[in-house]
Amino acid sequence: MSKHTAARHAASRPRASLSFSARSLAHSTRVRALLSLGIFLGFGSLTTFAYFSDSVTISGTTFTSGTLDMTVNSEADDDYTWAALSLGDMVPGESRAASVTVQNVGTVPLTYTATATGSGALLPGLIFRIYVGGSHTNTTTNILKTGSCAGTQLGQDIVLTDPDQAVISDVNKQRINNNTGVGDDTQTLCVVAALPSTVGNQYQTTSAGVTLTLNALQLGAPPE
Ligand SMILES: [Ca+2]
Repeated sequence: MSKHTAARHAASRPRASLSFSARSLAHSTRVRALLSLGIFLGFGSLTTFAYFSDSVTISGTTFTSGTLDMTVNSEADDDYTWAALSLGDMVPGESRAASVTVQNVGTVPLTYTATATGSGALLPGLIFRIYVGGSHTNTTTNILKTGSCAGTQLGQDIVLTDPDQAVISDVNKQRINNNTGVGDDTQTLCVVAALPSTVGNQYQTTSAGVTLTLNALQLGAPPE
């Protein structure tokens, strides 16, 4: 049958032709579906593997920095006024003593040194002695005032001649631990200021002022 004849024959029976086409389409779809399934199963059987596995997450780690903080007599602003060491109308042979509590209120151990700066015409006549580990005593005998410290003297007797003069040098630096409950987070620092009996008349009616500075560093730090 020629194409021309077939086309005319199909045009005269349109419903049969449609029905055939539907069946053909359905068949074709099933074939494609089956072929597709076969292809899927074929690849799956070649590439799909499964193994049991597990993983563990390690978390909860945090870091915080320590606090290095020292106080004198619990003064929070690091500016303590030490009137207790003052003495008026000194005469040769008199002295005055006072002590403070140095405390490590931080969270890490520290060491501290100290410098002092003085001024005034009386300054060259004064001698200072610094002690740790003991408190002070002031007495008056025959009008003469005498101050003394218990504990251990650090270094030698001091005459202040230079600004920021080392009075607790690195050699004598003091360690104070942070509060771990064993009671070693405080230290008593005691100072004696004396006008020796050997000083001359040039120190009459003079005065001196002294500022003591404690310098704390973390344990093991090199000297500043
Ligand atoms: Ca402080």
